[in-house]
Amino acid sequence: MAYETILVDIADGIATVTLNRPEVLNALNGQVFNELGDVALELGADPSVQAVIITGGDKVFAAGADIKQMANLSAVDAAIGGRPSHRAFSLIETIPKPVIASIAGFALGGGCELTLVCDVRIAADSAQFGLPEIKLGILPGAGGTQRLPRLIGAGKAKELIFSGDFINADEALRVGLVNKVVPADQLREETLKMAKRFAARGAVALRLAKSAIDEGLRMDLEAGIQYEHKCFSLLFATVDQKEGMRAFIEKRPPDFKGQ
Ligand code: CO8
Repeated sequence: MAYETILVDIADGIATVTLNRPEVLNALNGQVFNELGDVALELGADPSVQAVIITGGDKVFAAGADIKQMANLSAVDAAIGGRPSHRAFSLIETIPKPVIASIAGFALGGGCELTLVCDVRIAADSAQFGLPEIKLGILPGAGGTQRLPRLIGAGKAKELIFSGDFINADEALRVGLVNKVVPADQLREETLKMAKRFAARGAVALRLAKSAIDEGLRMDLEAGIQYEHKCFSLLFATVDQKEGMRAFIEKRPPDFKGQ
């Protein structure tokens, strides 16, 4: 599929989606959300893709939803206009493969919320995170009030959302917003390294592990444990489970087939 606001590159089983509206600091407008949703569907269904990286530019990941596009919306427009962002974020979150956000520079508002629908976040030491919507008279409306507290706890999330203040990469690491901070010039390499480490695992086990975690978080503990058990048991029907355990016993690396 041809895209205008994002670049898509697939190499060695790793797909990299790069936000590409540098003139407005990668502000996310309706077209970006539509294209992100479409690419999520495409990459999720592409058997050659084993892991996905979502990234931006060297100085800005994304400065949030497009304020110029939102400024004169009516409440009805906002309700209807919000659908592409919800569609995109829900489709990214449910890509049945590991999705890594690779962040340099600003990840603000909807840009920060985009990182929250990824499985793992790696930040360059130049990264800055914030949900400044409150300074615009609105609130984070692309999942930020829901996903951020689930990730870092309600207290810290409220501080960030109520103040609109930015935090740097080290603080983001300290509060658990990102998994790892690396020097800016090593961001691409470190992200690829992590993507390849994930991609080397069995695709069905990865898919069900992601599902068990994400679906389980929506359930009470007992229901989650039962769901985990179904996923776990199902994996004993796969070629990869036989291969993984045989390889361990034979003291060799496994050769997973994704089946
Ligand atoms: N939307 C539109 N244009 C933007 C945005 C944005 N979010 N951010 C920057 N730009 C534009 C600027 O207007 C400017 O354009 P121009 O050259 O035509 O004046 C250009 O990008 C460069 O920006 P700056 O001159 O401001 O660059 P600085 O380096 O001085 O500052 C900042 C960088 C700090 C990132 C600053 O641009 C900034 O604060 N941007 C806005 C950040 C923000 O408030 N983000 C939250 C937006 S609201 C949101 O994300 C809601 C999500 C929920 C959506 C739900 C679906 C509808």
